[in-house]
Amino acid sequence: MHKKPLFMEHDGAIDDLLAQLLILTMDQYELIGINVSPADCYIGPAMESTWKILKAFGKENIEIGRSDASGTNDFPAAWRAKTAIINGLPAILRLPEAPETWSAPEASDLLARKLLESKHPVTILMTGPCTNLVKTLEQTPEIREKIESIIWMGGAFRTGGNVQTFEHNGSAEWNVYWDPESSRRLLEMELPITCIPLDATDKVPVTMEFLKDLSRGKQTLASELAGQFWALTIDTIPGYHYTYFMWDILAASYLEIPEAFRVEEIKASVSTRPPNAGQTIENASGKNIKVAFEIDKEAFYSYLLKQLSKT
Ligand code: AGV
Ligand code: CA
Repeated sequence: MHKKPLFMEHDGAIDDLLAQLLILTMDQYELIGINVSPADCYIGPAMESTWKILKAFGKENIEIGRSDASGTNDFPAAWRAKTAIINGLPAILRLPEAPETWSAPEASDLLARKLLESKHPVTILMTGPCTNLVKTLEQTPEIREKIESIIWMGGAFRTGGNVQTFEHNGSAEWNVYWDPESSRRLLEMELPITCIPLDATDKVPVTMEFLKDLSRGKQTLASELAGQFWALTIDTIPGYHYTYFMWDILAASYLEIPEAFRVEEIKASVSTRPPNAGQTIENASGKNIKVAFEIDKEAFYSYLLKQLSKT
């Protein structure tokens, strides 16, 4: 069977690393590269965890790019710092030292090179802001025809957002809000994008019940690491929209179980100004995108349990 080439653009939060773990268990896809952006992470610790997870699965020859992008609206420092805890877990500490962060290829160079080199069109899974993707497309427009589709954890269409800060009315999702202008330009490009927004991810919180099921299943490298990563998210303050959800790992699962999602084709645009900067708005004069509004929760949770107990 020909495996479909997949490139991952992530931003180093625990959830992104869980999505990375999940794609390493997939049979239908071959991961051809990962870029890390310093959005919901600090770059050094996130590059280290990203490499170590590849190493744990014997996949350390997959190249990792480092983005030096900056967003208009920074993630809270306490969220960004959290990835460093991953590097303190015994199973991660026992792995060899990761390569030096600053010797990694620059992210837009890596993405352009991997797409141009690929024989088949590439699927891009994006679980952080789109700044690097937009930069790469603007620098190297010929990569456009090498893109099979883009799956983006981003947006909040028919539900409230998760940004709670000054000069904001709460209508935006963080990955879009980090860089509203690039997000606006991405939609303008009319690429084949499927968004997995808060409308879908709000339905799949990280629950103790799920973690219990995971802990009682077959113990594998993937299930043990995932269980430990999720345990680190349990102290996320409940209420105030701060509950931890399965944002990025839900988006990753779309690659293998698209039938578990209800997707609609809509027209949308992105606001770039207060009080709703980063809001993704359904509107008749917007651009075409696909948006997942519903997820079959049972199908998703059982897919996760099956995948994570495989190897
Ligand atoms: O808005 C969801 C995005 C996802 O890509 N991130 C987390 C996921 O990686 C931002 C985010 C929202 N709430 C958070 C976030 C929280 N409580 N902690 C860390 N990041
Ligand atoms: Ca993320």
